[in-house]
Amino acid sequence: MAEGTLSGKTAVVMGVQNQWSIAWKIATALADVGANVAITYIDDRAKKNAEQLASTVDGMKTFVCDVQKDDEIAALRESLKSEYGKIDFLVHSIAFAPADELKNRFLETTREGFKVAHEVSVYSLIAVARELSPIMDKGGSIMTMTYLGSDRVFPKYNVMGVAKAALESTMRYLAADLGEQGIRVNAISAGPIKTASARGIPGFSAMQEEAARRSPLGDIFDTEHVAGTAVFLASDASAGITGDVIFVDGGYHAMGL
Ligand code: 0WD
Repeated sequence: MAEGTLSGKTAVVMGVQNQWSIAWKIATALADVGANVAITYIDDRAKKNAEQLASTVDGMKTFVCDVQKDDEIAALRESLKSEYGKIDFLVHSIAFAPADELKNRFLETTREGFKVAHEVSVYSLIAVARELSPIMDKGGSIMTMTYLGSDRVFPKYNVMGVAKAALESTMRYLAADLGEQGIRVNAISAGPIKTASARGIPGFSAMQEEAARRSPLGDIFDTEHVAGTAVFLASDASAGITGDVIFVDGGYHAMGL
């Protein structure tokens, strides 16, 4: 997209853990085309890193928001309202499952692990959409990050796959509710990209190699392509798209053998 495409627009990007986070690449890509960008981080431990990253981009602000805390989501809305008045784009790039849930057989999924994975990775999208959509205008765009493990079995992706299926369904229900406000809601289904979260999935490197071997476009699994799609979903070029999952995986999802 051309420089200045998103001038005068404000984006909130949730889920920046470090410089490898998909959220960070999306935040900088939105800023590169003129958007005013705020990023959120989970807690005090992540604060320094987020502030240091934000300091490298003109005007970028940081806010704390642990999505398991309703008061922090409400406080985020108030802070955004007083800082910007309104926002245009919301990027939800957050997921979590306890490590054991990704090590054991899926059959061993615990009640608590299931609950936490769904609360952080799925319910959070409903909560932030409900709290932040009142400060979004017509033409607003919400996007979340998903993975093909929602639809097909990938070894050790386990409860996170089930959570991604719920996330994609959630995205469609939110698109139905928010359409009347002129707000679009979509998901980007990325191929396997090495980030802090990805490293927590046993056998991730093998998964990435296999995906590269089978994808029509080969090994193009990087944050840059995902960020480009996020910019498209924020721009008017995607004004007719809502309730959709857009694959940015080099075509891997289309392949049988
Ligand atoms: O291959 C990949 N990396 C793919 C990632 C392929 C397809 C999809 N995705 C998805 C992930 O499932 C996630 O939804 O993209 C999203 C971003 O993931 P990422 O960039 O790969 O990972 P990371 O940089 O770790 O960001 C996820 C962050 C957390 O990081 P840690 O490392 O602490 O788990 O989600 C945030 C946190 O910053 N997060 C929270 N934020 C607010 N409140 C919470 C919470 N309770 N829990 C986790």
